[in-house]
Amino acid sequence: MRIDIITVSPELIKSPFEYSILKRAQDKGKAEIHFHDLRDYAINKYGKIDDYQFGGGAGMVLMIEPIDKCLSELMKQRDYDEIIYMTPDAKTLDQGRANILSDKKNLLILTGHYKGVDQRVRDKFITMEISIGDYVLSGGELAAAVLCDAVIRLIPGVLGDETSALTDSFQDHLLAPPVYTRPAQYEDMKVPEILLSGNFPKIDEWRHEEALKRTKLIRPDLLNQ
Ligand code: 6GU
Repeated sequence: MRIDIITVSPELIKSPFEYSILKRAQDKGKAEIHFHDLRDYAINKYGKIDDYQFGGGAGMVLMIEPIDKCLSELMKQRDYDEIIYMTPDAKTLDQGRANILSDKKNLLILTGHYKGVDQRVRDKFITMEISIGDYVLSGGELAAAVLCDAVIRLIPGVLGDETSALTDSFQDHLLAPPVYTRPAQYEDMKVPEILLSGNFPKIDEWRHEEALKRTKLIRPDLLNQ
């Protein structure tokens, strides 16, 4: 998978891709990430990419012209499966959407800043809009990193068997069950007996029950999906 990310702050978004699973995915050739600085497509030599909004109101809006220049150049080079705009005024990301995106070859992600982008950018170019939750971030960069992490770890061959994405919380609309490691007893706290029993069918059953219990308590909304 190739992901192109257009941003006004490339340095802000780069580091999550340099560690752990996201780094390994790139080292294995499963994911290729390219960052594009919107300022390289500014409308003047002072690096202008945003302006005040028509009708008044606080906050700067990213202009259509630099984005058009940048997007058009990239779209000439390859067909994108989706052109995604990260914005809080969109449907929220969930595991189902991450699964679908993990199957794509070329994704383009535009991250907004300030008050967002001129609506005409969304009308002309964007095929999918994604929020990562009901709260507002200062820019879309961190949200784009979250999206990329959720998607890239699902690409076949990125995770080893021991960390299979299939057993993740949410993959089956349930929260994950509790986990324990050594020691079997710490102070007066013991690991549940069943986990030490070696009876794997029973352990699976216990984990499923615990997952259900947790989900009913913390996220009952997930059970109705
Ligand atoms: Cl995608 N962008 C911003 N700026 N804030 C957000 C978001 C995105 N998702 C949730 N909050």
